[in-house]
Amino acid sequence: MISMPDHFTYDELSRDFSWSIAEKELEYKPGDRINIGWYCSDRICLKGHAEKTALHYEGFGGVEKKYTFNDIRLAGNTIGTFLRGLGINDGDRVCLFMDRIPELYLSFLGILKIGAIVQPLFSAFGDESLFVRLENAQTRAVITQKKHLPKVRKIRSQLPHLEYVIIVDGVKASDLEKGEVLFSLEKSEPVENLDIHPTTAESPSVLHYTSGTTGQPKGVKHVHYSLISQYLTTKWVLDLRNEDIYWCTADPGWVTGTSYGIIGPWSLGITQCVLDSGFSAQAWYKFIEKHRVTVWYSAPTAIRSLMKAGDEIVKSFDLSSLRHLASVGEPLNSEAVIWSERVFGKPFLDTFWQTETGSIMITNFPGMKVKPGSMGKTFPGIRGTVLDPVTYAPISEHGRAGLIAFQPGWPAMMRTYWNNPEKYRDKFVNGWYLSGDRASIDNEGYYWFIGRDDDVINTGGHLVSPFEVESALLEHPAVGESAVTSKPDEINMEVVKAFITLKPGFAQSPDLELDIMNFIRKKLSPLAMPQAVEFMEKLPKTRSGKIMRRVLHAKEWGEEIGDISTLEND
Ligand code: 6R9
Repeated sequence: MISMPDHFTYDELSRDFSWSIAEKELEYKPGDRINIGWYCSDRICLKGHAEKTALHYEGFGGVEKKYTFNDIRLAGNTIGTFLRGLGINDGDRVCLFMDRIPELYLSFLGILKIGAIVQPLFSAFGDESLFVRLENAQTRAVITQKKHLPKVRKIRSQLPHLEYVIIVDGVKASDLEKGEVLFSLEKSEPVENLDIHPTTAESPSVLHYTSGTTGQPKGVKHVHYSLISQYLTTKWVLDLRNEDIYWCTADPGWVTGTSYGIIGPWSLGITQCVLDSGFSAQAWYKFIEKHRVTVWYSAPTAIRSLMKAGDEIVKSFDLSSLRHLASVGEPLNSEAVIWSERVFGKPFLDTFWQTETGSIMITNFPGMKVKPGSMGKTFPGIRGTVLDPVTYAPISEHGRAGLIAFQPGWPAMMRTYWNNPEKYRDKFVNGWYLSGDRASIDNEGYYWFIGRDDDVINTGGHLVSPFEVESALLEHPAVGESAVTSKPDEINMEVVKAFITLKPGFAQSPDLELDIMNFIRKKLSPLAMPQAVEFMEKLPKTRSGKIMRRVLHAKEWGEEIGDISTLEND
């Protein structure tokens, strides 16, 4: 609602910076109640914007729906009341397992309003991916759609904590199984008044799952106070102003889709558009033209796909509404920055952050000099550095590579990994939070991304754990051993590649390769599906029997293999 001063410099914003700037604008005082669901809807109505459009949704086949801030306030109340009626309490985990339909966005608010914890999961997840996350969070209810119900049903009997499966569309009451309930927003009486749960700064809000190199995915616990960071970074970095039409292309199954696809824009009272259909350059440009999108937050893989579609197609659309473009999730190559400036008249500005950080940490923003290929500088109030990988001492030399680390204390920082305080503690060294990424910092404080410091695969902006894929592969009847790494890809930067040995009695064939790929797609997700399977006689192992992914990775990327003195000999 209050937009950024038009003339400012990075130094001006950084000088005397305090998060209390956001607290004041949000009229929040330490110790007060703070509830993201209320801030994103009720407060905007109280400020006189009840009739402003909050959500303009477009689904498959061109279905459109529009909701004002008053509509989303009422929808949040209605869903919150329904959940309370089932006996869902504050602190309970409620999973959202839906495509990008309005119910996903509106349930997010409703769950938070009653003080329960939202657990958003990507709807393309297969039953195994879903199972490990619901089991870990001891989730009490899942809100889903008819099309995703079979996956939930398949694992239901193994999830004793899962009491309710709430279906928001198309299932006949007579087809419901035990514990399944129907909810229709359209058929429900709107609830005008709801007692918002008295959440305070440290009350848990959102639980996103993220993949690491080892072990199962970790639940990243966020709290309602994260709003302070998300509000201010949205305002300053995404530069959202009253009259903007904003489009965040991320799915709320991932953190960008919640921090900047729900909380940031709605806490500022901004109109946002959602497109729930697959990618095509034509469809995306048409969407921008039709909705007169002004601010666009997307990801490098999408930008590279648009580049591939060519410059000609851009000319057949009127994209003159675009005022500001930003990107996140993977390295944004300088070609993409330069290309976007040429075809759209403005560059995509890179932003760097993580599920764990909850909000943008390193960034370019309007008014700042852009250096194509650099991620920009730390957001005001964020103390960042790169640490020596051996001594963990901050590196003062410009241009020398180190581990990106931050001094904790910003409002949106995760509070722990769910049920895993040890893994959380492992993320800190000498008081620094280790991001797990490597970069160098130049003489003007700009960060230049180098790569991840672990084996996690970043495919098209989505993190995939090699461990999860390896474990799932072992469940295939033909697979003896498996090792998973990435291989280069023109659009997605990297994709999953599996190396496997077969069990006796199985022979390699293109059919078996396809079968293995599909097995992972169904069990985990299309993102985790290996794009290539290589059958091997044996996998490279250390003498102590550990598989050396590093050797396979180096081979795929044409890199030096490095020290292989521990490699097992024949
Ligand atoms: C928001 C989000 C985090 C990881 C992060 C890093 C990679 C994110 C990046 C980037 C290069 C950027 N990453 N932004 N790499 N340049 N601008 O993506 O969260 O899914 O947790 O991923 O993504 O490796 O550590 P998340």
